[in-house]
This record gives sequence, structure tokens and C-alpha cells, in this order.
Amino acid sequence: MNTYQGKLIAPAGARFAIVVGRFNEFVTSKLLGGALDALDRHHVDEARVDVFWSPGSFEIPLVAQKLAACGEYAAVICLGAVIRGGTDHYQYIAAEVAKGVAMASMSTGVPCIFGVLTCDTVEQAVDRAGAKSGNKGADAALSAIEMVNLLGQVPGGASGRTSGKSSGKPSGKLSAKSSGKKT
Ligand code: INI
Repeated sequence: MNTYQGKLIAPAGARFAIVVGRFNEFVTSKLLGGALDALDRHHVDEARVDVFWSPGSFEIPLVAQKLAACGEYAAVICLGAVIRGGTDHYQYIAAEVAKGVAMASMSTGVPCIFGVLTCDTVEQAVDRAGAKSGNKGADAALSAIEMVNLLGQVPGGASGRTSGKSSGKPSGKLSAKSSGKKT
């Protein structure tokens, strides 16, 4: 029997994209910090990471899909915070972002990692963004590295760019329009 599992080692040339929702930024900025820290501590330096801010979680899937399809990234890490309010708005956004991120992954073959919090309260979100319950942004970054490593072992598995020289920027219109915030 052969058993395969991803190691927390990113291929040397692998680039990572992070899509982060600006809505509930006081939470998502912490998720982003956790993700960048986890990547750095696993030898993925900032030069290999591009950060794209979307207005909210609802818009994350489209950006993720474009980034996954552009061929520049080994994985796309999606970060957001959907927090329940007084109406059922929350459930529509949570359902769409979950479904959309999964679709982006499945349609491109590039791992799109779901680091979007779906919480009942602000306190729950803060707990998961670096307080009591760890940092889900960091967890998402580790999942991204693990998936890239695992897909490298799966026949026909690696779809994104995991080696070779990068232009450093995704191609197409997205690069010109989305460079507002880069870490
Ligand atoms: N976006 C979030 O990321 N989290 C939320 O909790 C949220 N709520 O509750 O409204 C939210 N709304 C904005 C949404 O993601 C879109 O940006 C907006 O609807 C425009 O399409």
C-alpha cells in the first residue's frame, strides 16, 4: 500500500495569492497577518505572495477564480469574516462564498483554500482571528502549502505554477486593477 500526504513544504518556485475581504476588516486584517506569518515561517517569503482585497466575502470567489485560472499561483488563500446580523443576509453571503470558493478550486484544479470565518458573533470571529481559538488565516495558509505539496504527488495534480521564473504579476486586466493594496 502506498500512502500520500502533503508535507508543510512549499516548492521553491511556488507563488501564493491571498484574497481577503475588506468587510469586517478589523477581523480580516488579523487573518491576513496570520496567513502571512505562517507562510513566512514555512519559508515562503513575501516576494512570493500577492494580496488582493475584495469589498466583502461575497466577491471573494470571482477574484479567487481569476487568480487560480491565471496560471501564476500554486494556491489561492481566501480570507473573510461573515458575521451574523439581525437579518438572514449572513446566510446568503456565507453560502455563496463557500460554494464559490469550492467552484473556483474545482473549475481550475488550483487549490483555493477556504479561510472565511462564518460566526454568530463578533467575539467568535475575534477568537478565531488570533485570540482564544488560534488564527484561521494561519490555518488556511498551512492548508494551502499542504495541498500544493499533496497535489505535487498526485498524478496530474499540480495545475498552478509551482516552479520556474515568475513575472511576479498575474497576467491580464486583473493585475492593473487590483494593485491597490499589496503586502
Ligand atoms: N461581507 C462580509 O465579508 N461579511 C459580512 O458579515 C457581511 N455582511 O454581514 O453583510 C458582508 N457583506 C458584504 C458582502 O460581502 C458584499 O461585499 C456586498 O453585499 C456587495 O456585493
